[in-house]
Amino acid sequence: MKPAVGGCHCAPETGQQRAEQVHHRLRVALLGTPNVGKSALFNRLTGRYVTVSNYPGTSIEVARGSGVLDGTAIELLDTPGMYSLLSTTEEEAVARRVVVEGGADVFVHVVDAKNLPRMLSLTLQLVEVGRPLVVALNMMDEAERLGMRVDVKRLASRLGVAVVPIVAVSGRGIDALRRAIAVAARGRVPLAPVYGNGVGTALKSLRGALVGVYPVDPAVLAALLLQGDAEATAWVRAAEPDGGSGAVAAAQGLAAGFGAPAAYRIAVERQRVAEDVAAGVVSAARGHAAPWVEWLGRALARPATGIPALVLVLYLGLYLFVGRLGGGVLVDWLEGTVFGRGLNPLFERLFAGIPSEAARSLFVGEYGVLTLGLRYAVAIILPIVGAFFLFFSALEDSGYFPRLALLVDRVFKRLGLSGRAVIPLVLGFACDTMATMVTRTLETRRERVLATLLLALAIPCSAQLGVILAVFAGQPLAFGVWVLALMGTFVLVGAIAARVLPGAPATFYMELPPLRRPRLSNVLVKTYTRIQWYFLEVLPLFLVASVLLWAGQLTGVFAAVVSALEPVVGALGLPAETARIFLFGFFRRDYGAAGLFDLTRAGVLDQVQLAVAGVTLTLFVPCVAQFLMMMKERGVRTALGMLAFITPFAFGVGYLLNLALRGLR
Ligand SMILES: Nc1nc2c(ncn2[C@@H]2O[C@H](COP(=O)(O)OP(=O)(O)OP(=O)(O)O)[C@@H](O)[C@H]2O)c(=O)[nH]1
Ligand SMILES: [Mg+2]
Repeated sequence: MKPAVGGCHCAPETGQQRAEQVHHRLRVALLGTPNVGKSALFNRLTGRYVTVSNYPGTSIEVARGSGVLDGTAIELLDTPGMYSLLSTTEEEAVARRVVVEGGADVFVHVVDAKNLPRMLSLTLQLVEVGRPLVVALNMMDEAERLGMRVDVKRLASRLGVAVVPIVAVSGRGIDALRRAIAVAARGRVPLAPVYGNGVGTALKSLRGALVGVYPVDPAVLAALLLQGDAEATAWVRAAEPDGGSGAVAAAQGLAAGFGAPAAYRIAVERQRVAEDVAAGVVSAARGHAAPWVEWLGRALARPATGIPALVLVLYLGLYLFVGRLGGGVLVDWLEGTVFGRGLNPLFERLFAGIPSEAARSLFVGEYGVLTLGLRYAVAIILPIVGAFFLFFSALEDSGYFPRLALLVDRVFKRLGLSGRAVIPLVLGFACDTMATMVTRTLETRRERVLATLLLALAIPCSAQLGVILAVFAGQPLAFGVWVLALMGTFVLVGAIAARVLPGAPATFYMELPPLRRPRLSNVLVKTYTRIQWYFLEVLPLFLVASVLLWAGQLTGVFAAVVSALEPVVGALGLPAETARIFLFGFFRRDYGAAGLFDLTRAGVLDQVQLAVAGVTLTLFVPCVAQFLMMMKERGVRTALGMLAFITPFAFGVGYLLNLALRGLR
């Protein structure tokens, strides 16, 4: 019987299939703790690009690519980081499935040389799997800069596997790594580690009780079963002829005999063996980075210095670079010169020959695909989003986000979130859809639901944020109200939801990576891939939205919806013209924001109206892509529930805000 597949990306295989593997492409999986450079190595080995960032949890799914080894094509798998095979988060479970379901023929354990002893416990677990293994000792450049030396030969002989020092980002040692992988693929599997203190005997006896067919050495399943892992228990139940009842009972008996939780006992014993392996391997205790870098790293995470630093980062990055340069200078040039003087008149001339007014208005005119859709996408949103992606990618590479997580952890606790949630929430400022997917890295369902809701409600995405920044340029009062209203909503809804939702608050643990100077090549490639994504995903939607608007206008549906919306916007104290932008907002958040930008330029709105429209439009519905992702990640019911809450809530806030601001005047 085959083990259960779960949500695996890879087909599980039987023993017979394994034997046939010789004829298949060799599959090599890169595994390891978060943020050690797996993706950087993957990019190097495949020539593809998957995201590389300086915080744990960048990769959340398995990426596949092809590379060449000994002149033959191989398949490479980049996996999300995992601390141990006993996974606690969803993306760790994804990585583990690659291991336990036999999704690869050779494993490469990527470790951070600076923290080698801490990483060996996972190496031991990978040895237990009984597949060829190579250790890639990454970040050697940083280790050497700290004055560390690693006795590679001694480490290799103790582990019984090849150990290759590399620098993934520069390519140093990559050829040697390729050779080691090729040798390992043909060689024998490493010998299982010897555990004492009752752990070894318990594991051996449980392994003996497993008689089913498993894609990897059942020792791995035995260890997980002993620790009470639910998914492993299901695998065993599916694979054992007796439905696993004997093995599960044996595991429970052995675990009870430990006197302490089995997971704890096993972890302690593995750590002991790992320390034995590491003894004498790393010479010169870990040194320190340059003193000012260390100081800055700490200062960014402390409230007294971290909050002013955050304000500075936001001012320089968001306000000046994205808002002023992207949203001001670049947009002016693209809109005024490129579209205003060049393209729009050209489009008008090109389509002037079309006799039918209705057909012509599909392309040019107020709702024309070219003069509205293309202009919004290329002249307003693209420069702003491009600037934002540049700034954001540089921050991602620097190691700032984990420090921000530490900084806000205390506030987040009150919202039922842990500092860990900072990463998905901050990513929301780039793209809420992607960030909704990243909520997988949160440990509890409760925290995932809370973060998804807050993303949908109160975090504007890059496109929307950029346009809003441009809208508010030179309107500091309205901008201040917008910021406060969003922050207030975020905190209020978060605090209430944290009380309403059942479950315990999440705990927080995040490793602080070193601060690094952003690598220009990575920042540029990342920005480029994001802009490419923008064009592929967003531009078509904009064009479709324009066509729908055009059709809506021709048929009168548009006018009907707008006039139905008019009393609603009227209640918010907004002029009738704004009904149109809320309709735009239904298509995409940024499309609505771009509409607001247009109206503001025309000078239709006063400061209060600007603030009210800006706040309502930001809180308002998530874009279609985000909503689909919410359904996929959280389930249809939860997603619909959130939508049913968000829409009236947004208009309610707009209504109250209008009353309050008018009252204050
Ligand atoms: N100095 C130096 N930095 C490296 C090296 N390899 C990776 N990095 C940096 O380490 C950080 C993490 O790299 P990633 O490739 O995203 O790490 P990962 O293991 O895929 O991380 P997750 O996907 O979060 O598990 C990035 O800032 C990289 O630029 C290296 O050999 N030397
Ligand atoms: Mg990665």
